Amino acid sequence: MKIERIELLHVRLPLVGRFRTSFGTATDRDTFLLRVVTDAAEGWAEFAGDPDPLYCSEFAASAHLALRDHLVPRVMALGEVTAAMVGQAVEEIKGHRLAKAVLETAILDAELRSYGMSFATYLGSVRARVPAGVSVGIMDSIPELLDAVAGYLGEGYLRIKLKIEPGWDVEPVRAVRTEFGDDLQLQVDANTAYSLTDAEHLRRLDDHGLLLIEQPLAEDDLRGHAALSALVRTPICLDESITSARDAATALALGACRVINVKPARVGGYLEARRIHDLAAASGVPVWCGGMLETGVGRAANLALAALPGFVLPGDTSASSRYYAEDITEPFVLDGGHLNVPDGPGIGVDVLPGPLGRVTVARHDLYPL
Ligand code: OSB
Ligand code: MG
Repeated sequence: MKIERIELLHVRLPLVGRFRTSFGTATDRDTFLLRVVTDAAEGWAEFAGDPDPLYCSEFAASAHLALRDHLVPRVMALGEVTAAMVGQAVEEIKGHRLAKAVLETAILDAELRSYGMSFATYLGSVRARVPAGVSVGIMDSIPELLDAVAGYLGEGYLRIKLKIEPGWDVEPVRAVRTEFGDDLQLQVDANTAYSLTDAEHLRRLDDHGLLLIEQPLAEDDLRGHAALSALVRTPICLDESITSARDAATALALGACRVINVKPARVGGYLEARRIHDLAAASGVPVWCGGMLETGVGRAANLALAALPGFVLPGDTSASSRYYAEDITEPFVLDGGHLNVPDGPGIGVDVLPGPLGRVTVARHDLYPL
């Protein structure tokens, strides 16, 4: 496959409601899409990050530069390209995993479309539909939170994740558990907001039957997570800390986590995400598919990954309506608490020109320059 053109489309979509986490409040999704035109087919992918480096060190502008000046030139130097060659071609560039992921994914989409294979088939999916969870932001009051959770449960979501931070943790968890009962699948995500000195406090979450506590401590604190794991009964799950299959192996060997949130972008792409799945499955460690408020473009590929056999917990792969009044692909719709895994070529959905035009704020050529 020969790449003829790579284009970056800066898009901005309003969220249906503001989404507050321990690291900030989002009112829109401000990111970019990559469009790769080859001699065989066209491929699309979505950058998972934000304009500000608050979730991780990368951000949209850093990824734009990394792609333009360092990643795209190395991939173009290959001549004939397959997605499986991209990882090695960009390996000497340190970090920039979200940027590497969007490039590899767009190339993989073009490649799979060229031979009519879906992401799901390519990755090894074993399910036609996957259970949907939903990530619920920090709210101003407990009644407001209970209303939001009731709404999501009414729509059929099978698992609730509460964003937490110091001052918004045990009380909201207790309130949701009391209101909706012991059968509710419930978990929390702190996005690194705590330190090991909070262990006694976090232990109070043990009384509420949580599936897991996601990323309580700093991303580079595997030792702290291992210590915390020994102090709380609730399984610790890592998100930000896991940036590769090697990280995953290290975290598991140290006892830093018992569950892994797999976000393909955070680990450099779907091929590395699958390696983490394989490693976890071989070790009997449950994994689930995280999210970054993706549009239909990113969501479609995530659903294919979430259909692998080791993804045994519901993910943060929610329906399009949880995020956007109008998505840029056909919307993903909840059906009995599940989302269908796209089975068309590549990511299995098309970018709709009308909606795309309404949210595109700029375009930039990455190749040819
Ligand atoms: O930590 O999982 C996270 C959203 C943006 C950045 C980080 C996270 C999240 C979510 C929402 O929790 C997941 C989603 O619904 O896409
Ligand atoms: Mg998280």
